[in-house]
Formats: sequence, C-alpha cells, structure tokens
Amino acid sequence: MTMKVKPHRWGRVTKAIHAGEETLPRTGPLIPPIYQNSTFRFASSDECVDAFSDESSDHVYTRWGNPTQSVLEAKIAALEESEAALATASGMAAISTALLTRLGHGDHVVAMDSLYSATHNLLYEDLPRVGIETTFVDGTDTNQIEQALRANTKALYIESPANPTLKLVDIRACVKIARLHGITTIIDNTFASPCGQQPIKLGIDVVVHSMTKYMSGNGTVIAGAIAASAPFIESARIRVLRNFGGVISPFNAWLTLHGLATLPLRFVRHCENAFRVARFLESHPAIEWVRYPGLHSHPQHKLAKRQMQSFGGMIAFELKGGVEAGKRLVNGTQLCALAVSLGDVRTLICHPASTTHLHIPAEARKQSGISDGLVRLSVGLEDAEDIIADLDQGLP
Ligand code: LCS
Repeated sequence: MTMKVKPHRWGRVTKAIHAGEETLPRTGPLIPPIYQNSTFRFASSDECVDAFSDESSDHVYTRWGNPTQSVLEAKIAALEESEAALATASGMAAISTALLTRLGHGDHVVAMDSLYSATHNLLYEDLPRVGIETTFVDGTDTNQIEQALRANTKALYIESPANPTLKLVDIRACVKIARLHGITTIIDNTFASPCGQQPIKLGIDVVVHSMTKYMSGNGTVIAGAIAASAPFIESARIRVLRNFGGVISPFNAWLTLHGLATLPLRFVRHCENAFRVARFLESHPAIEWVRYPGLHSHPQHKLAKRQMQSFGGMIAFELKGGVEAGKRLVNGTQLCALAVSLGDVRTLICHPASTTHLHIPAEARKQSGISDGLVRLSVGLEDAEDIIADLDQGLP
C-alpha cells in the first residue's frame, strides 16, 4: 500500500506538476481522475486475498487508500524529498496520526510552547487522557529542550515558523539532540511548505502539514499530510489512520493535487509580496514591530537564512494601541479579508485578541506570544501595491 517514492531528478516545479503521475496510462485522461468510490471490485477470491496483504499496492476500500490519494501522496513525497507520504483528512488528522504512530501510554513528548492552538490543546489536554504527557519548552532555547528530556521521552515536536508568532526553532540543533537520545523529531512545516523549507534534508524524521493552507492553496479543502520514511508511513497508515479513520476524501485529494501543481510558482509570489508588505509595515508609524523571517529585524533572521530556502507569506505585527487598534484595522481593510486560515491566494487578515483568542484571559494569551495588538497577515497573490494600499487606508 505504501509505495517508496524514487528520488526524482526533476526540479521542484516539474515535480509539483508531474510527480506521482508516472503510473497513469499514456493514453487516456491527461490529469489524474477522481476515483470517487468507496470500494473496489475483484475478479476472484484469490485476487481479493492478495489485495489484503499489507505489501499489495491494490486498492480495496477507500478508508485504506484510493488511487487519487496515491498520486497525491507520491507528489507530496517528491516535494518533501521523503521516502513516502500519507494524505489525511485535515492537518490535525496528520498531527494526531503522526503522534499516535510514535507514542503510546506512558510515553512523553517535548514540545515547543509556541504552537498552533489546536496542536497545543491536543498535547496539553487530549493526549494526557490516553497516558501521553508533554513538557512544553521555549523552542528557541535548546538547553530547555535537553533539560526537559526524560527516560520515556519518545518525540520532540516543533513548529517552525510557528503560528502565529513566526518564531523559529533551530532544526539542525533539535535533530542533533534527538539523535543523541534516540528520539523521533516531528515538525509542522505548514508555514514554510516544502518550497520554503525541507526538514527531511535537515535530518528531521517526520514532517506534518495542514494542506488546507499553501499546499492546496485555493481555500477549497481541509486536508493534511505526513512525510517520512516508508516504514513510518506504513505504520501510520495501517496501525493508526486505518482504524482512527481520519482519511482524505477522493475529491479533496483531487482538489489538493491541482493546488500542489502550482505550489512552487505560487510560493515565489507569496514570498515576494510578503517581503514588500513587511517592509511597508516596518516603516509605518502605527506599528510597534513586524515579524517576518526574511527581514533583518527578525530576531532569528540568520537562522532563517541557514535553514529556510525562502521565507513564505506569513507576517505578524504589533499595532500601537492594543485591542482597539487591532479591531479598527481588521474592520477597515477591504481587499484583505478578515478570516482565519492562511496560505490562500487571497490575502487574509486576523486579529487573535478580538476574534479567535477573545475568550482566553489576556495573561494566558500573552504567555503564548499573542499580545493585544498582534495582527497576523497571510499575504496572498494579489498585486503587492493593492495589498499595501488596502492596509495603508486601514491604518491610522
Ligand atoms: N498546523 C498549523 C501550523 C496550522 O496553522 C493549522 C491550522 C493546523 C496545523 C491544522 O490544520 P487543519 O486541521 O485545520 O487542516 N491553522 C489554522 C489557523 O491558523 N487558522 O485557522 C486554522
């Protein structure tokens, strides 16, 4: 079921368009069709028995895998340069599947404290209910990571750049610590996408993605992915995903395939636009500070240059004037849409303190790096001048 993807000599743009499609017949549909079906038919009982073996690449039932999903998985693996990949129903399905593949009752995780909120909740509230404990540390301080390790630590979980703080973690340093202690490294690469950062090449064991974001790119699907070694993916697929059930639908796999084909080209534009917007914001008197890994002013800019290939489309900035200033800006923009999610062709703006994090006490919010005037911008593919003009008219 899990196919080892042969390394491609193609460049990234070619891979995004063609990888995974080698198995399609040379005569017939040019683009991979949607196998919009739940089950597959066999000609004989012998054929059926063969298909049930774990080594078989035949499809039996869509919760176990589907041909449209297989093409998508080969494309993801080609882009992440991993041995194999698994597509899932959502980013959270990818994260929970990756964690449950490695961890069981009595195991311990070290995770950074700046994480996407649902990932934090999963580690903080849900996994302890099944006997998996997490210690949260400041991921920018590798000493804290080492000090948090226990005899039962099985995984180091990081997110870089982190949502929404844009904090980075030194990936190579984490890999070094983890290898010394025989711990599996898992990174959420959603903000960078495989075009901005290739963690497997830096020594990371398991990469997870919310493909809802840059990978699909058009705001049409909820989807996730895991990229890792073939044995890890096999185990994730058979031991976890098959029974927990967070599988991607054939239609969402197909939509994501179309999104992935243009990811490298979209990502170049996201990066160019974000750099221009970040420079504009940095020069604006109503703004206290701007965090964009590509700016010299990012406290970890040197690290960004060492481990990232490009810096993506996500910007965080702090408005002077706190909550009220944040509300005024998101109410005032017209082109930049007030919406959660990110990585869309459209520019999305979000002020956590007055929306997604409204009910979290100010002190707790601050602790996770979400200050009152923090605004997160997912810079889209529009003309940069238009995005800047929209922000300019919304700012005091
Ligand atoms: N990882 C990161 C870094 C994310 O930003 C998200 C979703 C997820 C995982 C979960 O992915 P999903 O299951 O939604 O596909 N981030 C969101 C956000 O910042 N606003 O809305 C969703």
